Amino acid sequence: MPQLTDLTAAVAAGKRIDTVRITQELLAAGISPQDIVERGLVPGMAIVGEQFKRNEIFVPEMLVAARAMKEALKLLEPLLASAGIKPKYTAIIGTVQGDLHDIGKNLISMMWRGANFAVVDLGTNVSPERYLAAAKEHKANLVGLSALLTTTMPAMKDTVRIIKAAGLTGTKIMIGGAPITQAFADEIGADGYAADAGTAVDIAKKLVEQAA
Ligand code: B1M
Repeated sequence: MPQLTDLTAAVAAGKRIDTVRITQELLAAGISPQDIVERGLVPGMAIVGEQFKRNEIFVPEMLVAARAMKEALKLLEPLLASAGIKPKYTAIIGTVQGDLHDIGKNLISMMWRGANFAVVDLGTNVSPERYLAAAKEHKANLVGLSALLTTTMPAMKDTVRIIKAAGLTGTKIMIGGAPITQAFADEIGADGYAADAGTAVDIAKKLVEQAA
């Protein structure tokens, strides 16, 4: 039986077919989808990020690794989402303007669905105005912003500002992404921050329950 470390290595090497096969085998062996994501797939992307930083690989290799991870996530999504019960809360999610990274955002979206939120995914490169329009349209309890680039953190700040200025009572804003910290969340007035997908569920629940 393959190990989670084999999955990490397959993602890091961008081996899409191996990544999918190992994911299937781990599932068949009874490893939970959460463990597969958090202890198998995510560390693979962390390796890729480090290699990119050291100029050992370039954008095409990162893209190939990202594609391998996405294929595996497609398999896991239905398992992570809970069946049946009507969601009590609605969340909007997207990656902020100028930023095309979507793997982390997709993961949070999946985990929130799994925690029984109705999730409206706006995709990537989402302008502050689109977030606000969607929050109003869907009467969102939660708006989630993801940013992976230091250069798109100002777009996050603009989005928080525009939503707060609209005075939507009952809508909380949560942010996250590799360069984001609790200090930044405090600075821009976001209601919550999470460093990873697991914490993102706990914080999201806490925020919407506070607002209810
Ligand atoms: Co990009 N990239 N990238 N990239 N890329 C990073 C982010 C980088 C850190 C790599 C590096 O230098 N080590 C670097 C940013 C440097 C910086 O700003 N300080 C970088 C760069 C520079 C770039 C380009 C500018 C490269 C170029 O073109 N020269 C370019 C920018 C394009 C753009 O967005 N405009 C670019 C492009 C790309 C690809 C297209 C090739 C690809 C993205 C594919 C895709 O997403 N569909 C890519 C990838 C794959 C990465 C790395 C390697 C991996 C990102 C990832 O998916 N991680 C990344 C290095 C790294 O982060 N280690 C890198 C896995 C994912 C599960 O983690 O997204 O962090 P993450 O999400 C986590 C948490 O952050 C958190 O939970 C998730 C799960 O634990 N989280 C939230 C995320 N969102 C949240 C929201 C929440 C709460 C928690 O609440 C709402």
